[in-house]
Amino acid sequence: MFDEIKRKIIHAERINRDEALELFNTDDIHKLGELADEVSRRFNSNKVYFIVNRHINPTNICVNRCRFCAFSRSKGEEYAYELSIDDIIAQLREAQKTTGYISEVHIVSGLHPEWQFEYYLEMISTIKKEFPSIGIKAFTAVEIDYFARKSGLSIEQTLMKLKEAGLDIMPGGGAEIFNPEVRNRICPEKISGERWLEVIRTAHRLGIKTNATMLYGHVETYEDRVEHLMKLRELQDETGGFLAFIPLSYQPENTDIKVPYPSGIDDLKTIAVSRLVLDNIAHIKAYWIMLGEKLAQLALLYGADCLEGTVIEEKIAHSAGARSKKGNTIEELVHLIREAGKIPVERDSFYNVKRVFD
Ligand code: V47
Repeated sequence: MFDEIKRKIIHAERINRDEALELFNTDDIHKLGELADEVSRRFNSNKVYFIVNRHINPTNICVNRCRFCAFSRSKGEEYAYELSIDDIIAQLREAQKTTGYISEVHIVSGLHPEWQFEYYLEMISTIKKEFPSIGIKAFTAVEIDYFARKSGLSIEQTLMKLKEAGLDIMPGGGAEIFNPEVRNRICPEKISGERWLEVIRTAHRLGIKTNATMLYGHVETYEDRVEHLMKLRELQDETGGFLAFIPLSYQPENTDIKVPYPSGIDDLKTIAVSRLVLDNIAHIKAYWIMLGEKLAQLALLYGADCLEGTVIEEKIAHSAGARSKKGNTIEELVHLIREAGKIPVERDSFYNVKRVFD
């Protein structure tokens, strides 16, 4: 059977649900990696991308208290925080001082019970005004749905207002696992998988590119992962709006779902199977924050072609026990990519090439 899957992949034929499941069930991790690397080269030759960016989480106060999340707090709880727009601008200025410039800000927040939609619009437009050349990747589909419900606007109106304020692309978070039973166990208060897909479909229709994620390694099965990947592949066939897919390796500390960290083999397998199933998404990101720098480097030989970026200050994964650094330098990212035998390419938010490190 594996030979038949290999034949299909080599001939650029699409693999089906059962075949994807078989790939997850294989122990032949080397063969899987070899195939995924071949497909990765087809998409991106030998290039591996990274971006000079800063992550900012405006607040950890959240009305959804997902069981896998160690970052969120309720209003008034110890360690709850709120950033003002001035704080955010100051963090970006500081980041620019460190690296000389930044190409992107990545903004993901809690669902704050009191902040109005206007606050987010002002946040985006102020960032754009102060830093016109920085790409703004902001707000997951879950946040967009929340803004729409709070403001009484439609999803379309909410997204259009954000786009007009300066939003460039959207991060892929909030997808978790689409299967309703699993979703109900890990994040009962969160919007459904179908709703997540609907918000993203609307964004793509309005010309806003997004990423997609999958949170794996908690209570889900391989079947659930395959179902999740298939739904993303279907939507991408319809819209073409996904830039990158990012498998998020579960970090279990300080959370309500107490399981071991996913193993290195599971991490590599998930990257490789994602590359092989998502034959219509150009980029697979090895998120070094959750994988750790060394495994993320190895993932570049298992189908990944992007290492996220410099990040500077990561909070969500580190609240849950991520063992990586909180940020990385350009030199370190270039070194990791070069040592994997790949060509480091610095990109902008849309994967346009800014600099090639030959
Ligand atoms: O949706 C929360 C995840 C996501 C944990 O688009 C956890 O480039 C692991 O959107 N263990 C938000 N994961 C982060 C996000 C993101 C991250 C990196 C790149 C991009 C991108 C987007 O963080 C949430 C959730 O799935 N998360 N807690 C945890 N304990």
